Amino acid sequence: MIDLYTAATPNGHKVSIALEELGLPYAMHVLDLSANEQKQPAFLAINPNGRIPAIVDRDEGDFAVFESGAILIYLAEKTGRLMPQDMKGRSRVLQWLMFQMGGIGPMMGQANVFYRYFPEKIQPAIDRYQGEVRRLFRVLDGHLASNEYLAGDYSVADIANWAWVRTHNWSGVAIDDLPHLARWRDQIRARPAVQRGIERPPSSFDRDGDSEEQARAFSEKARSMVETGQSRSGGV
Ligand SMILES: N[C@@H](CCC(=O)N[C@@H](CS)C(=O)NCC(=O)O)C(=O)O
Repeated sequence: MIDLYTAATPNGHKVSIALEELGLPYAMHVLDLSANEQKQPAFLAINPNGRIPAIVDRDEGDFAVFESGAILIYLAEKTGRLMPQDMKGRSRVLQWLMFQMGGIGPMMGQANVFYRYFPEKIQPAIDRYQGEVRRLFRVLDGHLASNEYLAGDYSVADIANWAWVRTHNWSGVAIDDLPHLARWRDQIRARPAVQRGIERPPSSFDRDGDSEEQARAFSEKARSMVETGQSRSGGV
């Protein structure tokens, strides 16, 4: 049994999608980020960085893993699935996983902060992060023009990138002119395990959708987190 500490965010959903794909039994513990539960001592003992997601593998002597990319690699290695075992195949998956961890995630996170949450509208910062997200999306689109998935078969690299790309409207970046990225987004969204994963837990606001009215109401609420400094470095 695995204990999953999470919330309804792209990083949290990466892990619930992987657990659903792998059919591993898990218990979900939803942390209230606005109440700062992720900074309480009991959770810091699991993840000293005080951020979701994290897991504890009860079948491996209560082994704790934090950082969503490291969790995905751990689950793939535990099961021998969602990542090839040959050196080059594994490297390809890790390259696209790191692309998400070092690029897509942080840049979309910062775009969200400046576009949605920050009390002041600092247009150069919004332009900078949305522009970088766009550039990264074009890299994905170009690669997906001649590849069904990011690295061989469907893998943890697809899960990690997809959980963020699907929320592109939330970051204020359209993908209408990126047909290969949109095809891949729709193809992965059709997977039953993915549909279950994004409901664990469900978002209070549909970040996949495009209702600006809902988006504004949600960002009003989330702005208080930024004002208390919790999300200035992105990730929500
Ligand atoms: N690099 C980390 C980022 C984790 C992260 O930023 N988590 C966000 C939610 S997606 C969080 O816990 N935010 C609350 C906070 O910053 O206190 C990962 O991929 O696991």
